[in-house]
Amino acid sequence: MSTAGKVIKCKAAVLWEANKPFSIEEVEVAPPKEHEVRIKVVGTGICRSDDHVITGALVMPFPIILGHEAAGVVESVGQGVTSVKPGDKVIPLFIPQCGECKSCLNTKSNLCSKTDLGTRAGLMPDGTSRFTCKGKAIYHFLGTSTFTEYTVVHESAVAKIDSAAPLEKVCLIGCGFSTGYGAAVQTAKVEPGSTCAIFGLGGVGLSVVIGCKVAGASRIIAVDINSDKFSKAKELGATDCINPKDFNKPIHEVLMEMSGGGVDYSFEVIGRTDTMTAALACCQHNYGVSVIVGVPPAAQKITFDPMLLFTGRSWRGSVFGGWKSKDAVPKLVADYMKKKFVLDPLITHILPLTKINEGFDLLRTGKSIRSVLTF
Ligand code: PAD
Ligand code: ZN
Ligand code: ZN
Repeated sequence: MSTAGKVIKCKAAVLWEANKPFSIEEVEVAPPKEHEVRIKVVGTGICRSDDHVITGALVMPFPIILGHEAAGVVESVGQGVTSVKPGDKVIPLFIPQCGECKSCLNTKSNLCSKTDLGTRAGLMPDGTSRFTCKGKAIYHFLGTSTFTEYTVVHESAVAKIDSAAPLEKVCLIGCGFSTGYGAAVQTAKVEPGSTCAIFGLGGVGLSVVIGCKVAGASRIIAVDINSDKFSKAKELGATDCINPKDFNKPIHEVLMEMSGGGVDYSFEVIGRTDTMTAALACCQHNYGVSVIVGVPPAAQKITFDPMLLFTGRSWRGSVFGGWKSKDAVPKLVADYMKKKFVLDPLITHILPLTKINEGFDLLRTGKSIRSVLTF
């Protein structure tokens, strides 16, 4: 029996308040309105950005359904939707591509003004929610909300992908992989023969390592305070792995010496202000480029010596790897299908949605790279 046009009752992981575990609840998911798409989620990864909402580092309203790194199948579409149809395999996009705003119209940018990253209202573009639980409206997360069997997204926030793609793997292209890989190949535009330093070896940082390797970097220095991450970093292309705890001087000085005067490109993929400054300081003083990928913690500021920039270094940020999402995601999936890069080593755990709290514990204790939740 078709569910199109009807409210769907299904399982979802609801976060009722900050710093609390998720509760598995029955939620009602309203049908998609005009230009909206309802998706049956098949696989969704756990990203540190979800955890940032739980801790308050990324401020969002509660109660909320988190999750933004997913792949699924279109269940039904609202009026006026032309780019996808029921049955299509898709990836939801936490940075949409409306095609009309100043950012979308500029070839150099990808941060569509329709993203909820700036306002963090937790609502669909029309200012309402499609989720209810126990009679209460539940907030959306970055226009995606994927820790649920069904979700609703705007048409500008969903990309149709290859019908042969394995959804429980390509879900990583919805955030972590594309963010890290794009930071290297798209934002920094790493050149062959260059030296790169990557701070933080989670799912996103290891994807930066993959990007640097694909771009032809000859030296890839991986930095993490958890040495358990080093074997995977080496497997993916890191040439050196260093733990700041093993040195009695600041890590940027260690990197300056190791690289004979600074790396060409550095990436902060943790979300800490001290490592953002260290990553800037470790790159070559005149032409080095440092990219902030880690989400800046709420209400924290950086004080730094402007001489670091005066000499010529560039300091950049990168959201979703600089990709124009709706255009790039189908191509990234196609590249994965052509084996241009791997995703499998990034997936260390596969868990049912009901074990979501276990998945977050694995992330917090540094035991997982990516856990993928299935339904
Ligand atoms: P993760 O927690 O899996 O990885 C972070 C890594 O950093 C871990 O291996 C830690 O051991 C390591 N680490 C922690 N503190 C330090 C330190 N002081 N020095 C060195 N290493 C340290 O996270 P992730 O890979 O899922 O995400 C990384 C960041 O990227 C996080 O802030 C997340 O919110 C952000 C992100 N940004 C975007 C974007 O579009 N810019 C997208 C997705 C994620
Ligand atoms: Zn993410
Ligand atoms: Zn736009």
